[in-house]
Amino acid sequence: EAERGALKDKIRRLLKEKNAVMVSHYYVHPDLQDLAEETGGIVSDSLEMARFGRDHAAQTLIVSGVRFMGETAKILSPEKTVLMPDLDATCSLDLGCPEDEFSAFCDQHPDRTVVVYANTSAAVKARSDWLVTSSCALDIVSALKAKGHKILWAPDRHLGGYIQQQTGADMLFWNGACIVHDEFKALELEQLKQEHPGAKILVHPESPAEVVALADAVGSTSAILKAAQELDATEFIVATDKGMMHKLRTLNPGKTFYEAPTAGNSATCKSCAHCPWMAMNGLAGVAHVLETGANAVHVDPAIIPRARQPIDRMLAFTA
Ligand code: CIZ
Ligand code: SF4
Repeated sequence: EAERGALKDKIRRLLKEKNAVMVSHYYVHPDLQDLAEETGGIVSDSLEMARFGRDHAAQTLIVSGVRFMGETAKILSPEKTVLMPDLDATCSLDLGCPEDEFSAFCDQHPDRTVVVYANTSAAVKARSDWLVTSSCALDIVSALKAKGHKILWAPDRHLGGYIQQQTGADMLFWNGACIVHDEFKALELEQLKQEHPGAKILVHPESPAEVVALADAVGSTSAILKAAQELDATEFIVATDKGMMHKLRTLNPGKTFYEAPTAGNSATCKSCAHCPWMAMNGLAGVAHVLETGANAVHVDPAIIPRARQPIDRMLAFTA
């Protein structure tokens, strides 16, 4: 505890000294979320993290999250230094969508508009027409459908299936999944709901369709936060990374939040849904990179202009 306090003090001091600002994802440790907010940064989803980093005057950005978030920040602010507590923090969606295979898939379907989820490498973004996050995917795909576009979607098949079902768009899918959300189980969720019949179910659309089908509200992290504040209930069951519980609980002190059950844990802990890569972020790592300048995110300058196009389109669409 004393050590945590000392590390936090050190980070506060170094952020000032180095003219740096910290952005944290909702899924990282509560310490990193609180510290980001307290020092003038934000806690948010990948879309708002990227926008905030681009618009902030600080020359150094500390990104607590996973690799694609640091890369997106770098693409939008190539002149800034982007540091991450652990550069090995990746994402199963990014890992499951290598650029060479993805390019070949796109080449086979030249008639389709390529829409990729934010959780992808810079090289995959550079091969795409549009970037989306779960907070704007429905609106962007609806707009493309209205203009007659057929879509090639990558990489999350659950999110893609949900968007297709909601919009009726013609979509061809890459076969990727989030290892965290893919583990939520419908049967166990129904059992938990029986124990808490008044609870509303909030689900991130990276979850399997059977789980999404049980939801009272489906949406991105920001949509889940909004639903928890607006829905008329005092109990909620939440199917997304348990890092989200921190914001949900602090913003809604009178309400109770249960973690939705996942595969291996329903009989025992009922609370294991946490991204192993998000968990690689910690106070010690933040202090270390601030002090040493280690773990700077590098994106090949040759692909930055092309990778930036789909991101800029998304940011303009959601402005
Ligand atoms: O599941 C993720 O990694 C999310 C929610 C990313 C994002 O867009 O914030
Ligand atoms: Fe990727 Fe899932 Fe982790 Fe998000 S929670 S970073 S989608 S593996």
